[in-house]
Amino acid sequence: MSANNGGGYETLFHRHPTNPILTAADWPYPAHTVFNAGATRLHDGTTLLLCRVEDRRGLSHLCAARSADGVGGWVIDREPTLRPDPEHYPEELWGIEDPRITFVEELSKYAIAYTAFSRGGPGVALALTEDFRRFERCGLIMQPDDKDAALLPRRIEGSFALLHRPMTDSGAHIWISFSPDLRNWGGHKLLLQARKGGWWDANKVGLSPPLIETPRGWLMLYHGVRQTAAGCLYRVGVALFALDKLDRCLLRGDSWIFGPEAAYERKGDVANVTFPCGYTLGADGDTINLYYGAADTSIALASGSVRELLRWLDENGSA
Ligand code: BMA
Repeated sequence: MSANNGGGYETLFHRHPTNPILTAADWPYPAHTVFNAGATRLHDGTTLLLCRVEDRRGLSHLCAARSADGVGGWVIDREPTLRPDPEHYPEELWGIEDPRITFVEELSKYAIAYTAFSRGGPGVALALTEDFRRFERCGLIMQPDDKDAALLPRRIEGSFALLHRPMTDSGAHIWISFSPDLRNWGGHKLLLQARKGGWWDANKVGLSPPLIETPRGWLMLYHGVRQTAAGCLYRVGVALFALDKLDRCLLRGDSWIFGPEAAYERKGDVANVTFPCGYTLGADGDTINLYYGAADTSIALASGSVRELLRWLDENGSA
């Protein structure tokens, strides 16, 4: 353990004053909760959030919301944008959840990795789209129990690469797998392990939004789950991986950098949850607009800086 007890209790992410920026009350059709949204900036500069919407059956689908400034004036699809399709994809029987969006230059398409939930448990499914109106499903690419997945924006040593979080007897850790065609996956490697014991990220970690590419490496925001007598606490930590060798962790922070504090994060369907699934980068190439689910009930926004996260890791992280 580092001498400074994890040190650096700085505010690295700043909550937007109008949080939560989207709730079920904004929805054009009946919705129970909206949370855990994937995010991307479209070519015309519009911010698109692909929101997880839960209905009163308890089942989730995905719905797109578009905004010119990524904060307000959201134009929400009048109907679900991507519904579960259990007739053709039985793995979606109990809904589709927690999308992560990556623009894949080579395909000129957005890849959406999401959780498909059914009798076998939660697994990872992949769909491609050019416009968030028509979708091409690749089906289930990682069998249950597995979730928290995102594709990398380009091939690594000739292969597509997917981060995901299989559940194992030894805990829930983040893995990377490779594919020549987005359908067949292998070359699995362990990337980031949940710690043991009393740590905030003991036993269970998972990727938060897709990786952020920086000149110094791939920056990973991940969630750690702390089990307590009153339920789980979902907080966010940060780590850095080598650009050319993704399974080499360069730095990992000891303390979490973002967690439930505001009332809308503390209270809701699932209390004490901050769960980011997407980010966009500002025009300066440095500002991270982080979109996160708050208490499995609403969508909130916090902004940070790539440079600041790297500096904080230099001061507080270890290999
Ligand atoms: C995780 C996921 C998320 C959810 C979180 C807190 O396991 O299922 O969708 O936000 O739990 O309930």
